[in-house]
Amino acid sequence: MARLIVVSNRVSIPDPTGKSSAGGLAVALREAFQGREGLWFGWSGKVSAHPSAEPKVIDKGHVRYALMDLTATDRREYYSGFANRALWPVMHYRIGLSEFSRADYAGYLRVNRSFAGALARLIRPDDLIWVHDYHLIPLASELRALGLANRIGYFHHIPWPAPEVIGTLPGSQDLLRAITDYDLVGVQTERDADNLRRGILQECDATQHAADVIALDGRQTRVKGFPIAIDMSGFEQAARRPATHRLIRQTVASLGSRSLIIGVDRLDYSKGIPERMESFERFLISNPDQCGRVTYLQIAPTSRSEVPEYASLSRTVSETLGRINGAHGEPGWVPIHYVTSAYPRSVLAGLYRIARVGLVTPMRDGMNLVAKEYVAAQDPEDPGVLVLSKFAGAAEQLGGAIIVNPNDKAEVAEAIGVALHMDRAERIARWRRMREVLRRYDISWWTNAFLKELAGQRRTQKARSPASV
Ligand code: ADQ
Repeated sequence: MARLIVVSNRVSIPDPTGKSSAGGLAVALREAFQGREGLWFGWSGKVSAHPSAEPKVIDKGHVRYALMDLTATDRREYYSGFANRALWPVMHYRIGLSEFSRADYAGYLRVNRSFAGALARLIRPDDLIWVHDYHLIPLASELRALGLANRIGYFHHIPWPAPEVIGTLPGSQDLLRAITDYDLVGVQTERDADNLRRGILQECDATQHAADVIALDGRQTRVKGFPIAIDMSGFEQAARRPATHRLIRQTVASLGSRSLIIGVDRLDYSKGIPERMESFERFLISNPDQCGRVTYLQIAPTSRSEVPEYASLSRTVSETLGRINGAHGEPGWVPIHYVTSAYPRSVLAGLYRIARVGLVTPMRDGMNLVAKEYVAAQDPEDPGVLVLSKFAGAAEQLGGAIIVNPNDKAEVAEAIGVALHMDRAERIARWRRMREVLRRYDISWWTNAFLKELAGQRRTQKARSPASV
């Protein structure tokens, strides 16, 4: 079997204690290495004044981890700048938040080039290379420019927007061309695949070769939806274990006979956290009898706090939270509980299980693994109800949820009411539909489907010049 080379911005090295709180992507990629020799290459997360051009290598069983440090300028331009301040907002349809600078874009290309140089020295001719996410779109072009003819796949974890939206970003034409240096490109949904293919066709003078194949300059790239999945059985098992963690015990004790609504998200404007809190407030105003009878727990670990838009979001969330709790709270009842720590998977699973409603209302999301984890953790005899944004990729698969438009706070408020009052038979019927989908399309399906398709691609890619500013 060919070696698997995974490349992602951050690398998740297994925790020697086994008590991993690894996020969904880390779990997914570890699954990809099951039973095969491999290498996982990426940024160490560290900044150094004079980073080595060679990665630091750590061997763990059959997987080798190769870690690159960045300079402070690299980190600012490549990571915080172009990836998270320019690309991320545009990919989430937030054109107004996107801050483009030529220096950041040059830094993005520079880091991709230096990663490609270090990686190329570790590659063997028959290795399968699987690149992840928007930080590394030009990597295949840089590897091809170094003469690599390996099969290279790319998975895009976040939405791919309509051509008119991505077209607002300076450099987008280069990025679309760079995509065609991959043999296989996976996105979360059919909508994303259609957007990406149309973007390449419109901007790059490419031709459509088959329903999902684009041809450009003698190369062929297949662009397809591969909805990312979760470790369904692992989550089901974790949720069945008795809850011993302090947060779960405290939550159960403070709830008493109240119903729990749960939201779990990285603190990111794409997740719609202040909007969700205001929808919950609408629910309380429309249903005064529910005051004191329902508690909303929002778990939101801080992320990307060096990016100004995230610091501003943090202030907005604190103000919204304080205002709603001040206006509607009563002695002995706080409407919204808010925590910002990271928790092990077992704790999240235990909290999902006791929540009557999973409130997952991003303004835009590639997939949203929390929606899937919430479903996986439910008690089959007495499941809760998922309220899910139509703009999460997960909505294409989870038709058993109550699907809402997060821009309509009244609609979300009504959905909360419907979810809280739904009878058991309907809850079970809806939940079973979703569980069947998640069991059939679980994490092994996802990794196998992508890698099988990548391994089966005909080699049409040749060396070419990398994208330039
Ligand atoms: P994210 O934007 O990070 O991922 P999501 O899909 O919801 O969003 O995944 C978050 C993961 O982090 C989940 O597995 C969740 O359990 C975990 N997590 C959240 N809060 C946590 C906490 N407090 N403690 C521990 N773990 C926590 C990006 C895209 C998504 C896409 C994923 C995977 O933005 O759209 O679904 O990649 O492709």
